[in-house]
Amino acid sequence: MDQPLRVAVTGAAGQIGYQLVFRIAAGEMLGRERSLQLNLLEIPPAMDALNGVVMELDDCAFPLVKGIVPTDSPETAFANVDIAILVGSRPRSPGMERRDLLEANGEIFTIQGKALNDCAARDVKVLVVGNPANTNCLIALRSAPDLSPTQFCAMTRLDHNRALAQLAHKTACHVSEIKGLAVWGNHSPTMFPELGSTTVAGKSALSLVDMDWYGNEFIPAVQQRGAAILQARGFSSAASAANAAIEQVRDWHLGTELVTSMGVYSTGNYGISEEIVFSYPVTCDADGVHIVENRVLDQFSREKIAITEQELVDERDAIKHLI
Ligand code: NAX
Repeated sequence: MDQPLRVAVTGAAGQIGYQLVFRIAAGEMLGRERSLQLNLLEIPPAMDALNGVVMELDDCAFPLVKGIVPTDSPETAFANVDIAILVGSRPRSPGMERRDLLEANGEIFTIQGKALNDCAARDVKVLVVGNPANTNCLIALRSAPDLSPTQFCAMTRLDHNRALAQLAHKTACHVSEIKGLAVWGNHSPTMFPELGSTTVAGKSALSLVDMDWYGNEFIPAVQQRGAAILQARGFSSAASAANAAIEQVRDWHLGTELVTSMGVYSTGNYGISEEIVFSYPVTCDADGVHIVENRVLDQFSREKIAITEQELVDERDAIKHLI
């Protein structure tokens, strides 16, 4: 068997962490042949809860798991890791402005970016899930100057999957028949799930739905899906978020067959501002993540993309002192 891959998960005792680590340990992310070591990071007040998670992992006796390291030290958690999934972050508390949230999380992702820079494997892949995910990802990658920005991405796979499901319901098709769908921009209510290049069972998606549904139902439903789940369940999305993290890392690590969506460091593709983490249509292979080029974007799409781009530029400006 190969050397175990080292996988770090932060916020491992949280809601998403609890849905994530058992599936990783079972081989659903890296394959059922790949042994792994799990490094689990939490903050000191959550270490008891994390130890409970470790006890349950032990009790699963997963054949692929060669070691588990629970810790509250980022340097220990990220030592030689091949993959880091950064879930842990500060939630918005009552009265907290978005700017305060950016600031509080900025500190966390600065520290973790530095620790990754100093301790992780030189080809580490880092997925940022904790919100505001795109800007946290920007802070982390800027705090890791010895790593390439291409080694970092923000999670927009949940938004992508939500869009697939909405479109499949509307067109009475199966999600597996949908190709080319992409989510652009920020993981926030400004994100733009775009159907211009999407096909459903080989037919143009926009020939199967009307613009009223697209603009006034589909896009808001995807943008507000997190809030709808919070309202229905009383808790934010956790199992679907963990599933999306597993799929995004699996595609990045093993390669994609279809176009998917990932928040990546912008170097200006499609005229988007540079130096923000922006969700694009992408494919992945052994050489990394590739932004799909030459998509035709109509006026409607360009306007939607400009809104979410501006939000990311504003977020970047709010944390400029950290990057
Ligand atoms: P929870 O509050 O249940 O868990 C977060 C965990 O992170 C807690 O156990 C906490 O102790 C830990 N933590 C806090 N600061 C830490 C630090 N500095 N180092 C290590 N651990 C730390 O939140 P959960 O529901 O699991 O959500 C986690 C994050 O994912 C939130 O920021 C949430 O907004 C974000 N989400 C992102 C999504 C995306 O698509 N990108 C979707 C789902 C989710 O909303």
